[in-house]
Amino acid sequence: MEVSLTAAPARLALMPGGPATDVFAYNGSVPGPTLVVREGDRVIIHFHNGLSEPTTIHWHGVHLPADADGSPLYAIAPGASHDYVFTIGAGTAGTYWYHPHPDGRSGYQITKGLYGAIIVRDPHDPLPATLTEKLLVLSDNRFHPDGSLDLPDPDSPAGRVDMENGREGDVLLVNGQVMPTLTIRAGEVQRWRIVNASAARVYRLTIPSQTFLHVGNDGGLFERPVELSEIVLANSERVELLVRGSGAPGSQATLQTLAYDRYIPQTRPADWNRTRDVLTLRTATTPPLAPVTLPARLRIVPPLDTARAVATRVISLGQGLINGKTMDMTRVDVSARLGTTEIWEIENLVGMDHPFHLHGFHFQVLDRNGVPVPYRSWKDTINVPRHETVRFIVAFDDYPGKWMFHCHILTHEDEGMMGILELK
Ligand SMILES: [Cu+2]
Repeated sequence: MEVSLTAAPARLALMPGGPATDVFAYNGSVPGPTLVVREGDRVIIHFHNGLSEPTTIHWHGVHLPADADGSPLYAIAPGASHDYVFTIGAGTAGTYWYHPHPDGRSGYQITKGLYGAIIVRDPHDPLPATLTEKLLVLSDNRFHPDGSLDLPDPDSPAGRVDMENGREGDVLLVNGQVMPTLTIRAGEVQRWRIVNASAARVYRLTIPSQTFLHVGNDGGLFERPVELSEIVLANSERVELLVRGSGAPGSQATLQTLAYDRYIPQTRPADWNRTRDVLTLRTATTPPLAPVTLPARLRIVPPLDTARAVATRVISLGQGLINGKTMDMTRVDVSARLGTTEIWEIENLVGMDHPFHLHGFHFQVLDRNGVPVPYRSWKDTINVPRHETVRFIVAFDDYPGKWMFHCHILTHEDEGMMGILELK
């Protein structure tokens, strides 16, 4: 798979009926083009930085060499080009995304429009190939009446709220569109891949009076489907859901996001507990489809063995700090040996949630506050709610070098809530 991507300024209509907005875009679109690859593919991305500032592309969740990871250590200068080259690992089929990760400017550049989805396909996918697939890249933004982005001075009161909470917007975007309509046939089952590309917003998704089958998350499919009526998706997490057309032909339903309290009381938005509409799901007027048979077993997710862990790392999340420190590009915070397995214990010391992301490696969550999680899956980002502790196990099988771990609330990350793992 070979593709060219250029990040450059563009002017696009993001607000329906409103004035256009000056954005940054990959190949002229927000989100950028969806990259579809297969396990085993060698991927070559010819990237050109058409911005007037340094940038990178980070392939969020993809297991690849450290120098292809697009971390802040590998900035691409304005006007420069760079080829990202990596091979998609076996067993990593799933939904991923790409976005800039330059030092201190990730939030700004993603907010300006630089983000896109990656779909990794499994040549032996256990779900029926006949299922209609939909990709929903969720984002939110805030605009002035003239169409420009509302990016307050960091030292202003509004800027300080954005810094504390992470920047949220009142305009919810699905694939860059406000309140789009998706169509499903009565009886049909669709496979939805959902990416939370928001800077800070956590979604609690539901379609009133119906359930989903949750079949996968960050690193691909579960062993078995799990039936849910709502699902929490922290920023930068992904899920795969099976959605059934349960309405009568011609009827409509709404995918909504329910209130989710991730805030400290001092800066909790006044309308935090409002239910927001995300998209309209319209049931086609065509006759119902016959039910499709879904597999009860999806795949094996082999457990990582806790008896093999050679270290347990405690990573403490403070407000803006990891283990009491802000990011230093010249410091190594955690040194680990290539080929070893470790347990990481992420403890959130403060009164708001922090979604924790480890670059380059998938992990398996073991427990939350000591309570084992109900089923195994591969994750690269895990929300750590206020005052909670999450433990995960990770195998550093290959790819030496320096890897970032950080809070994925973009203002927190940019302000230094990040550390460096060195594998050698
Ligand atoms: Cu944070």
